[in-house]
Amino acid sequence: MQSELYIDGQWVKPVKGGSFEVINPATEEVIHRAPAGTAEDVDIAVKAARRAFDIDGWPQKTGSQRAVHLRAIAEGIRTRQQELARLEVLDNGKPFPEADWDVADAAGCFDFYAGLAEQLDDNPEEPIALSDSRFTSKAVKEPIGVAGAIIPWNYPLLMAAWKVAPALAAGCTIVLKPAELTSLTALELGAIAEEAKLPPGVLNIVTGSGSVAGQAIIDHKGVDKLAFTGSGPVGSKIMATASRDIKRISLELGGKSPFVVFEDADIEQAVEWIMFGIFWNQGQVCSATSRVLVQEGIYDRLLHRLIEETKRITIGNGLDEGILLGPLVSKRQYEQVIAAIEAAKVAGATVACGGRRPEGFEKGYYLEPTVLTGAPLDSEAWREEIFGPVVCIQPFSDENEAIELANDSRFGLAAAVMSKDEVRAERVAAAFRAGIVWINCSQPTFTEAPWGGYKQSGIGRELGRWGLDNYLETKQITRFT
Ligand code: TAP
Repeated sequence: MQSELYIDGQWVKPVKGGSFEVINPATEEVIHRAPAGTAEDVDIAVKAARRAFDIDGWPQKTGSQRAVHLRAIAEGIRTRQQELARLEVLDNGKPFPEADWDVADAAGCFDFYAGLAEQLDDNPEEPIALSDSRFTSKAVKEPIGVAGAIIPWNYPLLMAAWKVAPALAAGCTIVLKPAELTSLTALELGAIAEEAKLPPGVLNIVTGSGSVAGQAIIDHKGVDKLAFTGSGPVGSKIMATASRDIKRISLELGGKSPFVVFEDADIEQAVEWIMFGIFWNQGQVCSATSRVLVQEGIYDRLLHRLIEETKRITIGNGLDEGILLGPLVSKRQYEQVIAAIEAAKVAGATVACGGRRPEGFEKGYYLEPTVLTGAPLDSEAWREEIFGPVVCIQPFSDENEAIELANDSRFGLAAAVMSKDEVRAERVAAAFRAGIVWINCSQPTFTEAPWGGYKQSGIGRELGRWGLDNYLETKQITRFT
């Protein structure tokens, strides 16, 4: 486990020498002390990133040259896959197979953006047809500059990959701040970048708290673009600060995503996808389908099967075999989710199953997977992100009501629909006000496809070619002939 910051290609102690505890959420034990970066460290990191961008020539390399480094990082991640997945479990608590999948996906993300970097060489400019024949014009794409990336704790290495890979592919340099709760694999990414011979200053990793290191990144005049994934309030703060300097921003914020199940759907399949949509990663997923709407005719049967299957979920330490649900990431998160369940009960909801600490667990932030029925439509449980293994379920009568209930949210990240009627499924998919829509499934995520939200779920799109655009400017060059 790394104990220093990765800045300008070097491992360095924080200027003020601070550190913070890394706690295993399954055991509540302190397993490491990670370096606590401050504004001084961020300043050094941003200056290194500026030099790598402005002077050392990272943006002037061809896309293919940058791709060599990206592919080497992908290879480095794969070589250390088991070790990284284990660190992720120790730090975040998720079951090992999920962590293993995340790490593989992070490697895939670097490979994918290596491919897009190469394609930048194939299409360096786009000719523009002008209305005045005395002029010729073309558009070229150029990297924005220095990116500051701030990421959450739910997918530590994968969220780092979603930001670092497209930024480097585009020719930007970057300062990355992982969440204090989960810094271990982000720091390992520094070691992997070093082995991949990434030039100094291109990737800098400053661990530390959001209010200190994170705030210093968003405030820094040397940062041209901010990329953030996390909560709405911090996203809003970033937007306000960015507007002062007209920094480019992309925000991936929360959600309260609906899952609409029509009467003609297969109940067993629906239960499977509902559980995947809310209990994967202990429900700590921005796109979790946490509001389930079921058509009246199958509501009772589906609820019965959902409760039966939810009670069978094996809870435990993510490193143990056969575990499907690990602990929540932190004591604070555990307490917040418990408080949300208690508030739901006060508001009139019924806990159909779960809702408490499972028996036999003295240590660790464990919580039974929870199904809430009858949460009033104006309650926080129905409207606000709980970010835990808690699903609210409601009946609906017809398609119009389903769409109305689904869209009645300030969020618009994801939405899902299940129906054997393909025409209806397409119609409902079109009516959802959400950036990601799943038909007959929930949560599959592909590096190639755009990811991001409508409404208060964010601004911009990550992944796919859209993710690369996040880090590119468009320049018009016009010539008088
Ligand atoms: P946030 O506070 O938003 O944390 C996300 C990242 O922002 C972390 O790296 C955090 O650093 C940093 N940060 C916090 N305050 C900052 C500031 N003033 N300036 C710059 N960076 C700052 O989320 P959280 O506290 O971890 O979780 C709170 C809630 O947010 C959750 O319950 C959940 O509802 C939501 N959440 C959503 C997502 C997604 S993917 N949409 C992910 C995580 C959480 P530190 O954590 O190191 O302080």
